[in-house]
Amino acid sequence: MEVWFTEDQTKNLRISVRVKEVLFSGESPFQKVLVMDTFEFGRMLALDNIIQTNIKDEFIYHEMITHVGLNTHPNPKKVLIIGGGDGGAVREIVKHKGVEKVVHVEIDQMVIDVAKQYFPELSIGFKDPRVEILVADGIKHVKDNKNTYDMIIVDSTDPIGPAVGLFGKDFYQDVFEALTEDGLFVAQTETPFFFENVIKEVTASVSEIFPIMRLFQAVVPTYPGGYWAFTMGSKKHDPLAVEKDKLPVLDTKWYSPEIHKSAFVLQPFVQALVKR
Ligand code: AG3
Repeated sequence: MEVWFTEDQTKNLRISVRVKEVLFSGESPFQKVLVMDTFEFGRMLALDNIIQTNIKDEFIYHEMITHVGLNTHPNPKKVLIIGGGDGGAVREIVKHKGVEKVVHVEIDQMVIDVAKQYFPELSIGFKDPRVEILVADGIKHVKDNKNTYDMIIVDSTDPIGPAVGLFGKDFYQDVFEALTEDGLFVAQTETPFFFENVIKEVTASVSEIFPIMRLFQAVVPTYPGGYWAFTMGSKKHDPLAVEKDKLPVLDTKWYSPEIHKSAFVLQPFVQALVKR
């Protein structure tokens, strides 16, 4: 018998993956946590039936949510990551030798536990001595820590349920205040193809608060539309101004100095959503 997992990507569109084996299924105080081995993507994590990551395409999202920002800042020492309990982003951050401290704030202990057990290739970064894991509310953490971080990464779920607050203007204001004087942040901000309003609202809020706002994109086969947008808000450093020949050579499979530049080239329909 064939077993399939289906995510409702929009009200009228679904994606299905054929499942080899369900490895874990649990209910945390925040969400339903499901780990399965799939034929096409290998081990996959879904939260409330929404695909978060899998071992086949995870590198694209995790490299893009981290290196674009870290390479825009000339000297990021203290980095905060909110969400991303699977550890994929932390693994990428610790590739930067100059980073002295990574504070990882994840609200759901169960996500961290399943990452350690079922996704060792993502959670490997948790072992780095520079990483401190806090099981806590990221919104409260940014409010309580002013002028602290050189970079903040928001690796949230979709703007439904526990993550709604991570897409609001008040949150971006708190992020601004939690950053040092030349700090910057990057957040995952859905796909322009289906969630135009998210892109419009987020880019409008971020441009009201930060002097520099930029949207960049990457292909993510398992996410709605097959491609994804990230929003950067920066106090001083412009990601378009980096000199690509000066970027450090990192061990990456998607990100490169050329991709750093090209990811900011927006299609006219996306440009039309982005307020500047
Ligand atoms: N963060 C969630 C991306 C949103 C995916 N949305 C969807 N499939 N509808 C990914 C966490 C990876 N660290």
